[in-house]
Amino acid sequence: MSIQTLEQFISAQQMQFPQAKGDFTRLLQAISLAAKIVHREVNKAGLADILGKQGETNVQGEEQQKLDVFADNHFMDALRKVGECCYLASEEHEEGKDLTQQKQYAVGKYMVYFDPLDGSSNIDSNVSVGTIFSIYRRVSTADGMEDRDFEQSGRSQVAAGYVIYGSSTMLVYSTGKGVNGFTLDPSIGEFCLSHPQLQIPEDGRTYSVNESNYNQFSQAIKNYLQFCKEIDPKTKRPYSSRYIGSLVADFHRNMIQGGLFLYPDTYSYPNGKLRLMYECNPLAFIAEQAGGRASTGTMPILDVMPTELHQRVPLIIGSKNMVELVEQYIREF
Ligand code: AHM
Ligand code: MG
Repeated sequence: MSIQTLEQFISAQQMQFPQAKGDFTRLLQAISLAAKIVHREVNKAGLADILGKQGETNVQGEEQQKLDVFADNHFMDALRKVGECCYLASEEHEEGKDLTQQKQYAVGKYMVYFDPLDGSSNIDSNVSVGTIFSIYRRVSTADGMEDRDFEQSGRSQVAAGYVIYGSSTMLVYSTGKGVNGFTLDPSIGEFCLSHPQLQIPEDGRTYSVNESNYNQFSQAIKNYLQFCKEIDPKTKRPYSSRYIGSLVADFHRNMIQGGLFLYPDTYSYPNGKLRLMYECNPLAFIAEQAGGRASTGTMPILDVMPTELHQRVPLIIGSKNMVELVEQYIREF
C-alpha cells in the first residue's frame, strides 16, 4: 500500500502555491520534529526517571510535571531554531517570547501559541496527553511586535492543530482547507496520512463534562445535562458520558465518533477553565474546519477578542447539532 508522509503531503500542498517560499512548510516540520521527540519520551515515561512532579508551579499555580517541562523545552527550541517565528507563547510561561530581536537564529513572520503537554496530570496513570498549537501571521512590520499583532481573534489563525500521544501518536492539523490526520509509524519515524479530510459527525451520542462541577453549572447547562440523561429511544437517549480529563483525548474521540465536550463556567472558574489562545482557539479552528462547532455558549470561540495571553473562556465544542442545542438551551433559559 502506498503511504504519504506528512512531509510529502506538505510538499504536495505547497506545489499548489508556486509563490510560497516554504517557510510555513519548515514551521510544520519543526512542530513535527518536536512532536516525535515528545512521543519518544512519553512512550518510555514509565521506564525513565521522568515521571512525577518537577517541584515547581507554573503561572496557573499548577504543579509542573517533568514531562511538561521536557515538552515545553523541545517545542520552544524547535520553533526558535527553525527561524520562521517572531513570537512564541506557551502555557508554561507567564509571558510570551518576542523573538524579533534574536540574533542567533533568523526571525520569521509566524506567531505560535501552544500548550506543550495538555492533560499532564494524567501522565502518571498512563492516560493519553496532547500538544495543542495555534499559528498566526504577524500583522505589523516594524522592528518589534505591536499590540495589533496580539489583537487577532481565532478567525485569523493561519493554521492550528494538535498531537495526541495515545494508543498511537497522531498529528491532526488544518491550514483552513479541511483537516487532515497523520499517524506516527514509529518504525520509520514518520507521520503518515491516515485520516484525510476528517469530518466530525453532525450528531453524536456522547457528552464529555466534569460532572463533579454539576452544582456549579448554570441552570441552562444543568437542563441540557438532564436532557442527555433522559430515556428516549427515538433520539437514542440517554447519551453516553465519557470524560477522560485530557482535552485532546476527549476532543479527538468526539472528532472521530461524534460528541460534545463542555467546560462551562463554574464558581471556581468563572470564565471556564480552558485557555483561549492555546486550547480553545486551535481546537475551535479544527472543529469548524471539520464541520463541527465551537462556542462559549453565547458566541463562536473564534470571534472572541483576546485580551490577555492566559485568558480563559467557557468551551462547548464538537458535533454541530449538539453544540447548537446547548446554545439554544442557554438562549432560552
Ligand atoms: P492542563 O492544561 O493544566 O493540563 O489543564 C487542562 C485540562 C484539560 O486537558 C482537561 O480537559 C481539563 O483540564 C480537565 O479539567 P478538570 O480536571 O477540572 O475536569
Ligand atoms: Mg492545557
